[in-house]
Amino acid sequence: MKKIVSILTLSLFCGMMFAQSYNLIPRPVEVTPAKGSFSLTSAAAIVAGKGSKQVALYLQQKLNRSTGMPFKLATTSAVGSIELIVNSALDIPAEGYLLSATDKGVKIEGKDADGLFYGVQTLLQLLPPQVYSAQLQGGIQWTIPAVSVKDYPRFHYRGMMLDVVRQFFDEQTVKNYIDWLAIHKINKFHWHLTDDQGWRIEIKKYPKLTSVAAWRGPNEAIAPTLGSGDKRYGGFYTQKQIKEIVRYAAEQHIEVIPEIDLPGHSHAAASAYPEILCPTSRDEAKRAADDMADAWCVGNETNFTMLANILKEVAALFPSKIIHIGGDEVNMAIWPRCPICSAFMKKENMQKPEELQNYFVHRLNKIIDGLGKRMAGWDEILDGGDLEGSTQVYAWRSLKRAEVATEKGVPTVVMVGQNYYFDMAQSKYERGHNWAGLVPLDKVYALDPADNTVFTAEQAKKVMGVQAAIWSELFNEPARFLDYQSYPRICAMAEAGWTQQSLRNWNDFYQRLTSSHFERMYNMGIAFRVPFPVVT
Ligand code: TNX
Repeated sequence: MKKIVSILTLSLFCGMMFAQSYNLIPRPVEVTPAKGSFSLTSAAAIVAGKGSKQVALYLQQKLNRSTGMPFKLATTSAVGSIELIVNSALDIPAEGYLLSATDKGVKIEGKDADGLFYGVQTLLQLLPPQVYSAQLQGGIQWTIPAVSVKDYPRFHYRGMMLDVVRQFFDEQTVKNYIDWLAIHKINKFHWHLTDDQGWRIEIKKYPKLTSVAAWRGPNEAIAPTLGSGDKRYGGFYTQKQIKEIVRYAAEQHIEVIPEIDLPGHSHAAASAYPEILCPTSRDEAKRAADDMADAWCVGNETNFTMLANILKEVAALFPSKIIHIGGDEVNMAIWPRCPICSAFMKKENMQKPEELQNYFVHRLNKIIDGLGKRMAGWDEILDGGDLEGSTQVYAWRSLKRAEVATEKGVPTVVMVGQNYYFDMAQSKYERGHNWAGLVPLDKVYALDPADNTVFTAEQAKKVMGVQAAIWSELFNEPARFLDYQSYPRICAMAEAGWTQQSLRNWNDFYQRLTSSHFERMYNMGIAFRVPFPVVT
């Protein structure tokens, strides 16, 4: 009998837990159900208070597409409306919001405009999943359960990185991708714009970076890789397109962080401007390779003039305070063989090429500081000595690298391959990289990015948040694969970034995902993967 009671209590408790969450992803801090519901009718207005006009327009447009109802914007509150307010006096952390839905209407108060936007995202998830469709949906009761929600994020950095080099994704695909991130309360889009296989950002001063280095394939300087077959392949974003994408992302409260990968991964740049390489490796640059062989000649002072010019144009295009300069997987062995680099090393009394890499990182840091921005890089930039205080590091090789970075007091984004590299295969039957092992959904979910058994309290303060990555070398069907590799893994990573650790639970997450969120993603048009149990 006792056993039955406890099972009943447990299932009641679980039932409440799931019911109370309304299948929201990421799970909010507090969700309190109330009696009744509110039905949207065409009489409903969106009341835009101070500082909330832009969010109101976003909501109006989103609701209008699927419901077909006009939802006029109003300035005074009335029964039956959706009221949006920015209220900096709210006693909740930055990016937080309070949402209350009753049978009389909905009110969302954001601590700031970001918080208000996240409150709107929660409101959309409280509506039937068809609200996410871009087409008019007939026969739906647009009802919101009466509820109050109090919510704010665990971390202020919640990002996604997309490699648009190995595969090029056009402007519209990038915009769709940004839409889907916003739904998950992700606020950073790290744009990997250059690599060995292509240069994808227009730089006016160096036109060959795009006329030559953006293309690969027969008769081009860069060898074809997977996905390009034996055809000419490539593409780039004009400065106008970049500004448009940045504007579009900002409307969805997403900051775009550009990455120009330096001094390695520069085969494409060198195909257009071989003079950036060490004289001893210029011949090698002609060979068909995408194997991380080429790095800028660091002993050559004119290279810094070119880099300063490039970074100046980059800085002007992106309002973000951060410029990511890569710094990963540099083939440093070429420097001691180069007469310019070895003479420079001798003059500076440098013993190891790592010191030259460190010198390069510091030079770039100065250039970027001078542009009024802060530098970020992959975790290799930790290896050469101390970094400038403002530098931010992306720990990708292992959680150990995040430990090392935070130990040094460096602000760190946890982006470890073993959990957050979505180019890794999701099961042994599927396509993908494997250097970091299989990365199935539950493994993404399992990581606590500031785990207190790994980080001390001091170190944990340096964990800025989380980010996952899509590297696209192995995408044989780019459009389908992008969705398939991203979702639902992004949902799990987004929850690690937003939800308080004490509220995170795999079974609960899985239940929310399969009960409603798949249907939301289906309506968004995402060709997501349905996870299946795997016998290993
Ligand atoms: C390592 S992550 C790389 C990328 C590859 C990726 C494949 C990083 C900074 N460098 O160039 O695409 O692995 O998983």
